Amino acid sequence: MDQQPFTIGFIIMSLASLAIYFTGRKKISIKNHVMMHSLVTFIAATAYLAMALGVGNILLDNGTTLYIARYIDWSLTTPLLLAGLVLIAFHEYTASSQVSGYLTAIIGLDIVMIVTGLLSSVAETALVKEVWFVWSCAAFLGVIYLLWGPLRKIAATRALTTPGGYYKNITLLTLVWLIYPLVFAVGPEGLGVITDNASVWSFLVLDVIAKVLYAFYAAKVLAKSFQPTVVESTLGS
Ligand code: RET
Repeated sequence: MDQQPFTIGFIIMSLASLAIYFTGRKKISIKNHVMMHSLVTFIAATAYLAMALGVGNILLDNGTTLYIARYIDWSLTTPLLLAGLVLIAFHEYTASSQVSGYLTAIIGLDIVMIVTGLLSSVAETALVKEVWFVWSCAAFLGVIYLLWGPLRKIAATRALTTPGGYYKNITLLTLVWLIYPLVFAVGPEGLGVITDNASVWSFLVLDVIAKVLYAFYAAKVLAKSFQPTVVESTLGS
């Protein structure tokens, strides 16, 4: 396997982690999001470093390579990104049991999506691959439903954010996330229409959009849509 995309991924994600943190706004209501997006890219940098060093790259019996670091990355970073959206939807809302209910549901579905995706990629027969792929897509639909259904309604009721802020973020996130299963389906894990190299480059481009560009986009949207909290207005921050 060509190491180049992994090394490039490592460099982009490391620099992005620093850039997101140091250019991020330090207002109280936005600071948590800045730290979260910086952590997401830091985790991704770690995963790309592991793949570049060949750690967890396992050659399967069917001749395809399983990149364990990719699934560990996704199972840590996608819950963080989703938690960020749930917190935007509930901005400054005090009924914490409802917030934790949505966090558990969306993160639970997301983890099932990633783990069953991993099972699909290691399955030995086409049928078992398909079964896990379909199950992973079902969990993904659950995530999309929560974002566009109940959480969008809740976001619309929050006085301190403009509902448009939440809406813009889920639109970009959904469009980019939808491409992941497509690349998986045509890649060596699925139908094998594209090569391992093409699949690695495609996931790198998607990761840069979903983690780096999304971080800057979300920061811009949030800066516009969040009204200052009472504390911030008083402190003048
Ligand atoms: C898999 C397996 C096949 C079915 C589905 C999948 C979805 C993956 C997604 C991954 C998103 C990753 C992101 C990482 C960036 O931080 C696992 C490919 C539905 C949606 C956004």
